[in-house]
Amino acid sequence: MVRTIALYTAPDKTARFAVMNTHAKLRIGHSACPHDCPSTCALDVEILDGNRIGRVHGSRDNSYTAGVICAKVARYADRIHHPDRLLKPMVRSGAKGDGQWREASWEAALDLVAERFDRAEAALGSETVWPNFYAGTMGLVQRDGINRLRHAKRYSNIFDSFCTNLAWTGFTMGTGRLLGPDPREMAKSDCVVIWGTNAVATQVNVMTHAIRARKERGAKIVVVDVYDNATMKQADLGLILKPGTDGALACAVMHILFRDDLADRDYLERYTDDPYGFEDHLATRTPQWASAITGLPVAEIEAFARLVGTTKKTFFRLGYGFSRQRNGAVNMHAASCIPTVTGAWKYEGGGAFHSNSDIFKLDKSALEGRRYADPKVRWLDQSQIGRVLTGDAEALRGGPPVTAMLIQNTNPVNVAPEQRLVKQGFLRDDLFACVHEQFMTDTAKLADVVLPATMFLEHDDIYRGGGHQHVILGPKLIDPPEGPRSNHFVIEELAKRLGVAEMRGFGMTEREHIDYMLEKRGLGDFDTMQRDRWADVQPDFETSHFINGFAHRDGKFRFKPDWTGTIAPNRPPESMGPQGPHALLPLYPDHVDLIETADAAHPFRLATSPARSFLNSTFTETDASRGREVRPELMLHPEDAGELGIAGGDRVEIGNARGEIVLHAKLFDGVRRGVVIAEGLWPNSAHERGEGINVLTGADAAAPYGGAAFHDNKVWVKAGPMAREAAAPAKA
Ligand SMILES: Nc1nc2c(c(=O)[nH]1)N[C@H]1C(S)=C(S)[C@@H](COP(=O)(O)OP(=O)(O)OC[C@H]3O[C@@H](n4cnc5c(=O)[nH]c(N)nc54)[C@H](O)[C@@H]3O)O[C@H]1N2
Ligand SMILES: Nc1nc2c(c(=O)[nH]1)N[C@H]1C(S)=C(S)[C@@H](COP(=O)(O)OP(=O)(O)OC[C@H]3O[C@@H](n4cnc5c(=O)[nH]c(N)nc54)[C@H](O)[C@@H]3O)O[C@H]1N2
Ligand code: SF4
Ligand SMILES: [Mo]
Repeated sequence: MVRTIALYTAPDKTARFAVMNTHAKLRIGHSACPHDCPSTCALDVEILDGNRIGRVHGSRDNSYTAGVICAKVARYADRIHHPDRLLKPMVRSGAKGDGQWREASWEAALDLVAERFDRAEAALGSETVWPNFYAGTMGLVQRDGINRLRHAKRYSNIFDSFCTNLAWTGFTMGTGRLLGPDPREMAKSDCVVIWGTNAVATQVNVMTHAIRARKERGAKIVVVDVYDNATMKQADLGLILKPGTDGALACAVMHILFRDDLADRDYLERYTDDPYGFEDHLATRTPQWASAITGLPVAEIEAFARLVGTTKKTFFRLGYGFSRQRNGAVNMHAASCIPTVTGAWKYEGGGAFHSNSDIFKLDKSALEGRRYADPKVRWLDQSQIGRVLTGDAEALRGGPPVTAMLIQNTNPVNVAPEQRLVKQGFLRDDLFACVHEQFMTDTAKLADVVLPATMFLEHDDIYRGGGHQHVILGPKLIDPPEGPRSNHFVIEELAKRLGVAEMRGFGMTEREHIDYMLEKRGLGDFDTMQRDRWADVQPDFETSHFINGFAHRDGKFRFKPDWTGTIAPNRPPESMGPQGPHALLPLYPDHVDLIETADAAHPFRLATSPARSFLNSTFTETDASRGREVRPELMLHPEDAGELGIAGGDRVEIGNARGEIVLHAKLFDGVRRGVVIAEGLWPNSAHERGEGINVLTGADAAAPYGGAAFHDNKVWVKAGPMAREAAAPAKA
């Protein structure tokens, strides 16, 4: 059989296709990328035999993936067949973290975990056990099944504040729902504004559709970011502002739109809560005012406003990055107000899109054992894991210390803020931690028991694409090596040992869970999905563009959000109380000074933006990704470096009240003076002293509903000790 398949996909360019002679042995299996990326690509995987894969390709038949995937997943064979994969359950045999292990059978390891959980519960009550998970896999069954065990056992809850909270809250405040124009419509836009997302690196398919608009319609691409990243290099207009100042930019743009009669007054009258009050409010938010806050020249603000004001079909693709600031929810809401002022929502190819998370509606109640969820059980904030594990009474919400954990799909010792506290917590002798992992991560290294996990091609699961509209099946395509077991297996086996396996929701296979969710949603079942590969659940034009009104009771878009309202999609439960400084949130979009403003002792602002070849802490184990990223670096403006006596390649020390770490300087003029960027996440062990970038980030809950402000840090920078003796990074 001869077929054309995408051979290699250059993330920012088009896929290169080749005619491949697929001889009898090369089978193509269909799957979905499981990683925590809004693109959730539909994949065509070369299956070499029962347990080996070749190249991974983006599906050309999927209208969002459109044949393009990132380079790191294209070479997934490097990860799944990696010699360092965990293959055996292991029990700690030395002191915590000193790397001494003995192998154990699955039976013995699971017995030990169950026994320690029961012992902890007997001593301090069920809430002393904290099952901890996040989005290492986005498969619903393997990711969320841990909640079934949690609820059945009344173990402590986890409030997932790492990533989406600030962004989702900010977006939903205006529209009332977390959905938006079909992201494929970007290809039909006359202007695509890529705001606070480094899409070339973090969700490459945004570029596919944006670049199609440019090629086919001459559309302009605008990028708003804090540095001249890979995405900005593709832009017609790049706006480099200071971190945490997007609210000021958005307000000045809207000031100009009203000033120059580029606002759609009919639309405002019909669709918004308070157009006159808002216009009055904006009167003082001039481009000059915003220029002083953002660092952007007035002319650039004017040019941007004119472009979006005169281009009705402008698509605002709002990312997560700019919401990772202590005023991030306000800034997200402010940006989403711009297409409301221009009326762009009305047009195909116009409006604002952040996430489609509200459209999928797959019923996870059985999977997660929600019927057992006891509202009296406490919630612990994922971002505050350092405080939780070091006994901070407020973080523990008045409950017992955490003395037992099961960790799946997350690497908090590397990814969580306040890393020094996190490490200190994991080193506690009275904490029992079981980490279920694919590799010996920074977190696994500090565990008492490490269990080896399967990878996505080795188990069944189902995925939803937050950045698009497909539900995609990821069936088991190959056998795992001897040893690793799925998350589902571990949860079911622990349930048996902990006496809850008879409760409803347990005892089902992965397929049965998938069947149940699909059938309830009217999307067929596992078998039909295997045939069709995915389902497109994009709502119709009227719904996606809020043509019949926004999703608030009065149908109006809110310029005046109710920051204490109940509509936030990821709002923490009442029992957690208020999160962050509510009272400081403004009535209308504005610049709010909630951020860590630079001061004399901390003259720089640090953003910890994602690296292109890593995905959070994942892919740091593959040589190709590590080779591309080279070493942990600090990008700083040459003039700032000059003043500090730092040359390119020098070791620099960077710190704040939370700690200090060493990086290597990379001089870079695509950033405002006083702003520094550290792309990551590198494993802690790749840094000198074994301390990673999250030593510098804070875990204070950002307003209004919590969330970690990973890109909002005030820091000092100085030439490192022995600056020119460039020491090699420690081996992983
Ligand atoms: N290669 C790669 N891909 C990834 C990830 C990764 O680590 N690496 N992570 C995955 C995950 S979990 C997620 S949630 C998504 C996130 O993907 P994105 O939505 O792209 O969000 P971030 O990656 O946090 O940041 C995006 C950009 O925001 C910029 N930024 C920081 N502060 C500000 C600000 O105040 N204003 C503005 N305008 N820009 C700012 C950063 O410099 C960065 O370039 O990506 C996913 N995809
Ligand atoms: N400084 C800084 N810190 C950040 C960020 C930042 O931009 N800057 N980004 C933040 C964001 S947006 C996020 S979402 C978090 C992400 O934080 P995490 O969710 O912790 O990060 P990942 O690296 O995506 O996944 C963690 C682990 O899941 C494992 N895993 C994958 N699949 C499976 C599976 O099927 N079973 C099991 N048992 N394990 C599996 C992987 O091997 C990996 O080690 O990090 C946050 N931390
Ligand atoms: S990491 Fe993102 S861009 Fe890469 S294959 Fe997965 S979903 Fe697609
Ligand atoms: Mo994330």
